[in-house]
Amino acid sequence: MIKTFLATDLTIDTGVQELLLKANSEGIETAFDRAKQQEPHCKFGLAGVCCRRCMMGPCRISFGEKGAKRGVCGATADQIVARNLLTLIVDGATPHVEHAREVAHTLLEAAEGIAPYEIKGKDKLWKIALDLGLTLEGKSTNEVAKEVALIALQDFQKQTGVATWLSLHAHAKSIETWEKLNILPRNAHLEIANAINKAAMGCDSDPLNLLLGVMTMALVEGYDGLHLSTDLSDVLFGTPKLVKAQYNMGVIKADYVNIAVHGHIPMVSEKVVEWSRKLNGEAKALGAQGINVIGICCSANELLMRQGVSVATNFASQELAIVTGALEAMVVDAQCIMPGLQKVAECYHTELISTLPNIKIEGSSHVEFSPAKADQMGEEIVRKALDRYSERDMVKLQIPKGTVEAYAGFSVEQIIEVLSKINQEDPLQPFIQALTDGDILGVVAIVGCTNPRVKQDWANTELAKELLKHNVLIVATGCSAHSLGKFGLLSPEGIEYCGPKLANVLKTIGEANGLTSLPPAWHMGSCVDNSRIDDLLVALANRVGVGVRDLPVAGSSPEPQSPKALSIGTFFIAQGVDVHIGLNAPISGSPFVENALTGDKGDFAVTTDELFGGKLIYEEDPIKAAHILLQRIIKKRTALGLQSPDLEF
Ligand code: BF8
Ligand code: SF4
Repeated sequence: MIKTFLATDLTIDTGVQELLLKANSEGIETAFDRAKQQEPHCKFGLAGVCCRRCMMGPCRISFGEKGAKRGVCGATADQIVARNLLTLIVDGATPHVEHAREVAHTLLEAAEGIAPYEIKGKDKLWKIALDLGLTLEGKSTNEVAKEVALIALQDFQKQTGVATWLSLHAHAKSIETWEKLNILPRNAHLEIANAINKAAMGCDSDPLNLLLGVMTMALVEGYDGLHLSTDLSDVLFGTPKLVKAQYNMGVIKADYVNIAVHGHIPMVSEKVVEWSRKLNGEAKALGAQGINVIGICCSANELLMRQGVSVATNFASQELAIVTGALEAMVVDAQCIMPGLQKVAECYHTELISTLPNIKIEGSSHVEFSPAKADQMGEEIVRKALDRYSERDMVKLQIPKGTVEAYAGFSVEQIIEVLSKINQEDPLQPFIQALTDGDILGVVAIVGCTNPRVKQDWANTELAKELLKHNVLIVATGCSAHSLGKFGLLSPEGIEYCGPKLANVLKTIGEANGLTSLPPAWHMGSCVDNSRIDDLLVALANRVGVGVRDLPVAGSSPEPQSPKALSIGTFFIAQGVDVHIGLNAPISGSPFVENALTGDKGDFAVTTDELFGGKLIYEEDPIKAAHILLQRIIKKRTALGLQSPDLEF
């Protein structure tokens, strides 16, 4: 453990700072310590030029005049970087694809009466069924749900045609582009296997063909990962509506049995909430006020969006939630679960509980989830937490004070409903008018993670504030949304950061909905819910009669840690949306790959800007990044014939 550090250099979250000092004084190591131990990072790894694809290697390509320019097999830096990028995007997309398959499987078993889930999102189910061309007449909810689930599962099996969920959601102009490039995916599992096959030793060694494979995988991510997960989760658990909740470590309550849910899979976290409510009386019998479920990472987002469950913290500080000494249990499922959690939990009375059959954590308890046994899982987990309450060490209890109010629940359906209070017949019209007039200069999605390599929450919030100042509306998902929540940007008071034009728009819509204002950043959900942002863009493009690539919008992940941030980003680039990242993707070792992804139209032989209309922007300074995004947005406005102000930075 690093003995001396300034907590204020590591995070701007004062609660996390307090807990870092506590951890330090108790001799507990966290990701913030371990990130320092990894410095300096391997320059070959950072540039993407290290290859471990066969046992003739590992090989690495030198940067200078001297040293190896090819691996033993003859692979060049361009080939190695492109192959590594392809498998990195597979690493990002596959957890979402598996997430989607698990939701589809649960929906099927719920419809068959095997899994104990009530189908709450009937409206969404009818809509999807109609979009799929199913007839509803004379069919029960469960019959329709079964048909939808079986069609969804075909997106993991069919050998010909195009993935159905792509056809359901993609804009016609985007499909045209992808068809020409021959990158449309058939089924998610086939394309994942195909990508691994392409990248294997002695297979695809054409950097351009490998990059096209990257774009196919990006479409798998977008449609059979993000969209499928969101759609079927909405069917099972309902489409989110505006909710109010609290943020920060202060949501952990000293006089309650506290259960943290962490990970991504709503079938697990929803059952924990359900059973916490059912067994609340038993906590009181133990002398506690009740059971308090709080969220971390994207499980937090799923529960916040649909149930208004409060959020303790985001990715980088997940271990610090345990350092409060107040968690009886932390329940985890998949993705973004640090293995280091167990070591921290062992220093307290906290029980770390893994849940998915294939995802276990060394040293932790395991209560297995299966759709059919979800109730047993929920009950057993909550009972484990109740059992731990008496073991709490009051000397070690320290919960940072203070919470921040935040609104969430901005599904597209909710956004349309909110806007319909201004124009009932044509809800998108006032939004488009505001965009046309420049009252909303553009829209930027701030998405992705926090990462101990970057001062936590700092880049996410700085970028947001700089864009808001220039009247750019923010939509947010993932751990970035949590950053914005912690610092008041998901609350109506956050409009103090907006330029006057945007503030007016938000006040007008807010007042029409009984609020002082809408928040300046609209929380649209978990990382799979980037699908909601995509749906919003497609709806706007359709309403205006342009392609998604023409809209004055962009995406940004200022503090990415997960390959998921890259696969999601690539999905948006495939639609022609510019995407900023605040940390380097491992591509700088290949001029070809770097130029293709980050170059402007016409600058190089191949660029995504030319082929798709959007590109990757790498900039660590969030203020500079905001300015680049503003310039790109204005360029798109100009192409649409829209006026823009002269920017003053
Ligand atoms: O899927 S934002 S740290 S928790 S990867 Fe992970 Fe990043 Fe958080 Fe959600 Ni998304
Ligand atoms: Fe080296 Fe080629 Fe094997 Fe990679 S595939 S480790 S570059 S020999």
